[in-house]
Amino acid sequence: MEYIDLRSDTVTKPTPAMREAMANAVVGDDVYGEDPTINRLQELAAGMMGKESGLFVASGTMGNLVGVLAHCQRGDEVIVGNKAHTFLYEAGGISVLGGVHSCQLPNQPDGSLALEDIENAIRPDDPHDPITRLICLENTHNRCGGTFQSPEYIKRVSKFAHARKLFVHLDGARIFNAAAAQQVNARELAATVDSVTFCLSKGLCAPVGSVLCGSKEYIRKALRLRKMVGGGMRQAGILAAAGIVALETMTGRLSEDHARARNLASGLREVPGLVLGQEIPATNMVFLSLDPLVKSKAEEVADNLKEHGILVGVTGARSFRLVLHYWINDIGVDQTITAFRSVLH
Ligand code: TLP
Repeated sequence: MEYIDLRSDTVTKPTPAMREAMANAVVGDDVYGEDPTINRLQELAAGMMGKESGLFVASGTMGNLVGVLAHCQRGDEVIVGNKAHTFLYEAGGISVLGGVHSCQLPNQPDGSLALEDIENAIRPDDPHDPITRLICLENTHNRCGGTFQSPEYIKRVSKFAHARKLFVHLDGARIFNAAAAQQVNARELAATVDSVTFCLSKGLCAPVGSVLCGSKEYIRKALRLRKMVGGGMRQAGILAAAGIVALETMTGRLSEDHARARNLASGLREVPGLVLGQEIPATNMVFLSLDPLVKSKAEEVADNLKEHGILVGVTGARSFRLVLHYWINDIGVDQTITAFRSVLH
């Protein structure tokens, strides 16, 4: 059965143009720095983020891990949101592998961190305390509903951090969604941060990979760390080729996914038994929960939806996440609404 797969935009398969570029990619040994396709992708990515250098990594998780460790020594502290992907869903890598301590601040409903909370979290120069080194932001913010941060907010946090000799790392896994939603260039969102990682393998449809971008000196450090965690990938130009197609052809269409997310939300709003997380989805994610009158649990509803050919993400006992992407068209949106209706009738 061909499913309408709304569990995530990570499920996206490469487009025919990507498969063709992969088949024809000129490759070399990237650990020697000799893969021309990876070098091209890294230059292209760095340019799009307004940074000096880029580093192709296996995943968003690897990008954040290497990205944080390139800023921090063991025992340093990172200020991070309590709903941040880096904190919640990366197996605690920065602490386990990097010895980096985390200070979790409450994410505001829009995914931001309040400047006042950041200020209060910065450690004094006291032997009792770890050294505050880095602030991590996320844009778009996954667990906060695919919400986005503005260039002004990111600039404000960066200015605040730099005045206190702190670094800022941006988990921009979906930075192009954040840019599309605000009709700004992704470069404006990354301009003032010290490092940014973004994913090629989510809404942009490439099969594998992310790019970490920052200064030349920073990326040199990150290169050693990438090797340390086993991320030196040899002839990975075959993957980078798809990443180049992603950057050249897929960033401009993300607002289509956002429009479908809005249509899906407005259809689901009319389905008895469902409560929307947000009136209007900010980007490509729709968060939903079951009305208290519905007896079934989310897992059961998801199993029933699967019988109708629809896959959704279960985010809690009574809640779901549905993510729009390249492979979901208007018919898929309508079928999803119809399936929810018949499962919850
Ligand atoms: N997010 C995945 C899951 O891990 C939750 C998803 O389905 O949304 N940063 C952000 C903001 C992310 O949403 C993700 C993936 C990552 C980093 C990690 O990327 P990968 O999966 O490539 O390691």
